[in-house]
Amino acid sequence: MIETQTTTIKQQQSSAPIEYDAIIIGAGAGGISALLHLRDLGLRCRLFESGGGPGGAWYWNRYPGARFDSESYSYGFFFSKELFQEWKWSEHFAGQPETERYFNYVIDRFDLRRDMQFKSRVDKAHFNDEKNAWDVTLADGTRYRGRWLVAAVGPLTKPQLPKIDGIESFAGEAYHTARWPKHPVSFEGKRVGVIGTGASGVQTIQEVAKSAAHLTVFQRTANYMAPLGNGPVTDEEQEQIQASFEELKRKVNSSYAWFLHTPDQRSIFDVSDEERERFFEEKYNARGMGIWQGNFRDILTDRRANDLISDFIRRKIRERVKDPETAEKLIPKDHGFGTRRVPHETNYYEVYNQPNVTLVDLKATPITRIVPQGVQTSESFHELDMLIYATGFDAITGAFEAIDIRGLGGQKLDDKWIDGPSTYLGVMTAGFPNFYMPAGPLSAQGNIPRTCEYNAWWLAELIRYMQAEGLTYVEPKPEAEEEWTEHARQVQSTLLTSEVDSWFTGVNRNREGRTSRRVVQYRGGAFIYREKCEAAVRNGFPEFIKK
Ligand code: NA7
Repeated sequence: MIETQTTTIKQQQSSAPIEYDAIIIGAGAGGISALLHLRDLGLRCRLFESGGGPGGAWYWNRYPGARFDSESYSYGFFFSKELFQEWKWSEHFAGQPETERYFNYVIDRFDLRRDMQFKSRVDKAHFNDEKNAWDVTLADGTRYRGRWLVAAVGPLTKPQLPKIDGIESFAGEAYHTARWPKHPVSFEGKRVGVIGTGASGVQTIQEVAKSAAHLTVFQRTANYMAPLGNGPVTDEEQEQIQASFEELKRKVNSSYAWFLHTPDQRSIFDVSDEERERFFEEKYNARGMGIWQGNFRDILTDRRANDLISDFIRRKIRERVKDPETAEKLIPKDHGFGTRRVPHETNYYEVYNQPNVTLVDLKATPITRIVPQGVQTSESFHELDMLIYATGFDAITGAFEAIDIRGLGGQKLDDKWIDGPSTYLGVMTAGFPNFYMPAGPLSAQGNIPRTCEYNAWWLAELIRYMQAEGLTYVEPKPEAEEEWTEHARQVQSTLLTSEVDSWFTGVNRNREGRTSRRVVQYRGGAFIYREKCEAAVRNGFPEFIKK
């Protein structure tokens, strides 16, 4: 068996590349959506995925407690009513194992597996000017060619380790949340350290605190968190969800960021103090992201409005954390609520009332070194058996940089984007013909699978148009790309988010040259985004160079 495989690989390395109409990279929501649509158009497709199964982020992020914080039934696919009604999510915010099962179910249900190749990492993708096609090489040297290259590589894919001296010397167990092993990991009786308090860190901390002998949380920037409100989906709710397919679809497709929640159109100053407080309480105690995504329309643009909601959350933290000193450490001082990703929690703040949990404020006492036995800060030494890095991703552009992508005349994508990504509608970039990025840089941010599904639909419309017109080449006009990129920049400058460091603004303090803010997402609202995309379809894609 092994010999046969080796022979096949050798043949593929030395002979002409295997040809397809479209090569897709990634088996997350973007890759699956693209495969479905392109196959429907009759294209011969091959999908390569470095993981051992489908799911993308939901294949890799198998850390304890990993779960959605957008409602399960708003996260799953909407392309098939039958699928929507067949799959019954057990919880309002499903955990990773269930989500991984869902992705497997989808690819089998629609017979996609036969066009997918797992454990296959794409190393290089070069546009071949002569052949008007993409030459793709996998890590094992096998070669493929496709008229289209769909890089569904995901915005949160490449794990980022912290830049800390001595990190490689740690002698205990060490894990990154986004590369969690498949084997069970026990915290029982262990001294565990978690570095990072973003969405992944918060979910991990809640779980580890249940059984670790001691948990030390290393927090650099405090984030505002709000309750998730998870719970099982009851039979009655299940029936209601199944019956509401059209309504839920309409809701996510007409909201600001593809969620079930969308901003209240009132200004925070339109209501009395009592009404505002009641509104905040309601949102805080309701399921999901309403307090963030469904709040008054000006909380993310007007500093005075933002101060009011930030103050509300600060009061909640003080109420929930018993030790006032710890509470103060957990309260963000350098940014307002919602200007960074709001992690949604289940008893997160109460974890700090447990005797087995310590919070270390790295702003006051930074880590100076990791040593074999633990973590040294400027003030104290923390002896550890296990260290968990919940330090996030080299977000948005990291997964593109991991592949050697070259367009017309051999131009490297990394070079083109050295000062930040520039794209047309977040899905294509000038100089890279027939190269498509579902949920790519500067696409409409929010509920990522919704962007993916929408972008895959739009790609199908574009290819359908090309087929009808007898075209084999499209590339956005540089001026169309400039206009979109400038629009994204202009929108971002009106938001309080633009004044804050996080992956939303392209900051990765663990990477040289990535410490200043950039524009990496489109924040003008999914409805404006959809209008622009649909206008392009109606008008025959005027923003493209076509051949
Ligand atoms: P995030 O949100 O990027 O969080 C990473 C966390 O790790 C954050 O608290 C960082 O602090 C911390 N971090 C990173 N580097 C260091 C170093 N060197 N020292 C100390 N602390 C560090 O990643 P997540 O995985 O939690 O979530 C990413 C997205 O995935 C999330 O928004 C969801 O949409 C799904 P910092 O804030 O940089 O000071």
